[in-house]
Amino acid sequence: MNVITTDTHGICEAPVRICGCIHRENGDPVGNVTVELFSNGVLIDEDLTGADGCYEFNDLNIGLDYTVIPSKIINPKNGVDINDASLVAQYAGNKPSLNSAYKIVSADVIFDSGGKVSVNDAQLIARVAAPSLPNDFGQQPSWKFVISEYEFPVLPITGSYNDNFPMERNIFNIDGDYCDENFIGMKMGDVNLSANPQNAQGGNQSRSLASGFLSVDPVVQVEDSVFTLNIKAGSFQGVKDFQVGFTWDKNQIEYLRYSLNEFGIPESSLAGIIIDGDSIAKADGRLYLGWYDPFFNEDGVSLQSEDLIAKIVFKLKDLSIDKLNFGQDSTIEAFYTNHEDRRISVNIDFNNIELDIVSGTSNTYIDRNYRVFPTISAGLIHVQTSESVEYILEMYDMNGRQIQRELQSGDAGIQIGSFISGQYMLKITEVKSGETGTFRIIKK
Ligand SMILES: [Ca+2]
Ligand SMILES: [Ca+2]
Repeated sequence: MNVITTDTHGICEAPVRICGCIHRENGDPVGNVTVELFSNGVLIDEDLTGADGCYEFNDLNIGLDYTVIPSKIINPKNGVDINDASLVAQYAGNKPSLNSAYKIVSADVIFDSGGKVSVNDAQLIARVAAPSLPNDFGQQPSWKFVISEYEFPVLPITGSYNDNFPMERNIFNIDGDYCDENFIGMKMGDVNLSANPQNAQGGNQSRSLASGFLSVDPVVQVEDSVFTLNIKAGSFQGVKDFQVGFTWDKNQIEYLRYSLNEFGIPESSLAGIIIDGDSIAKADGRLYLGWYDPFFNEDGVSLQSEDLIAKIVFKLKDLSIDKLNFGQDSTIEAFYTNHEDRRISVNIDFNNIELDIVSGTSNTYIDRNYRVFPTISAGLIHVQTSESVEYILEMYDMNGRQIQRELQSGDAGIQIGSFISGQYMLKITEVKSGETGTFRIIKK
């Protein structure tokens, strides 16, 4: 027996599909994109792209209208570093450093009036690159998407698109499968395509085998618990930008301040320096240093070995500490970009820093007129004075036993190289005035 059915309402027509894939401009698939499907303005389904960047909606009804909208708001810092800020700053300075409309969209993280890629965009990108500073772009999402076949109009340099591009796909009166509904993903702030398009965290930075390094003085002087760490260049050749991060044990030392050296380039170019906020550095025990050359010298800036980059000033929390736990901040990639736009990884050599410690006196007269400090080579305590009068230097060990006594005038040095390790007291007594002051010295 044959049963003949007649479908007059389309109810039993085969269901149709909408699908597509999302890539970056370089062809890398973008995972973890939430793709929403609307029908007649109502959200009816959503999908998450996988490692292939693709999404799919099945069992859709012929004759209805559909809208597909991708979004990805996670991990705004993904792929954002100082090199992005440098490239955006160059573009804002009329250099053709961004070679696609997608990169211009990624660069425009602040909608300036008039629609521009400006130095404000570069500065926000640099701040987002710092690990503890604003971790998103405020008004802008982490990623934006444009339908893949859209051709952006050509803009005058420094111009921007201000979101004037199609971000969603509309299919009206669907009459079959639509499986070429593709998008291009643009990671905000990442104009050199270093973001890992798959995962929420991290980036797939292409590391160069070459490396540069930073160093610090192996022996640092501590006066009244305060000491300065000099961050020096090792081999930095043709630098266009760099970023590094330092960590320390905040139970050992307290961060006080930093200062920067202009390493042979005009001081105004330090505008390119971004450093993590003081309060954050104190709380976290870490500091981020990022720099780009605001003059965009084609050859970059070459630093000589031992050139000073920055001074960071700390206070020891306990004078008995003899070994500092400094390290490299592993949450950010340490690199510099050279004049060939190669990314050179940077290692920081903390060299088992040794401390030479002198703590102070409470006598304001002595404080004002005498300065006591160890020498870098250790073994010698130096006394400097603005007075030319006679004074008595006495050294006591921790049991209060006098082990040295001498009459001095002017600057003096005391050999402590043969002393056993431990605490000592240096007493200064000015002969004429009778003023005295004491300094605690720790011999390592
Ligand atoms: Ca802008
Ligand atoms: Ca990047």
